[in-house]
Amino acid sequence: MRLHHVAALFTLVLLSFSGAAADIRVRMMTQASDGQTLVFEPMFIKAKVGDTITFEPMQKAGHTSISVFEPVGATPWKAQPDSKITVKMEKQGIYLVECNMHKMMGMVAVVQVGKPVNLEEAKKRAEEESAKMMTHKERFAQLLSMVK
Ligand SMILES: [Cu+2]
Repeated sequence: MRLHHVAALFTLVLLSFSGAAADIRVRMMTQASDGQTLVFEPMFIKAKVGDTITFEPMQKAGHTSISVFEPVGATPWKAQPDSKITVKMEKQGIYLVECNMHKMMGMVAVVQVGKPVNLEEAKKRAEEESAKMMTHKERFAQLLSMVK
């Protein structure tokens, strides 16, 4: 093996360590510690390609994590009610997440994976979803304003 091959291998090993995939935990709360009701904690999630996100209902209230918008080529998900789900983030971009049971009350979250390559489409979809909500209609827009 030539020296530059060894160097390339060494670089690959370093990269794989520094980029180790994380599992990000998102709790689905009927009542949060700060007094808010029906929320994801956190509501804005930043992840890398290859990370997993685990959505975990903390109280039984029918909480159901679903994706309603994903980057092109990403697989949508739908959890069973009151059940934990772990999702692998395979594509970069913006994902819009709702609790299927409480979306009318604005129980939503935004996931940013890598660069926000589909931000404009995400904003359009978020507006359509927000129009159906009864409370917290502004939440998706607030969360999308955190994307950078
Ligand atoms: Cu819910």
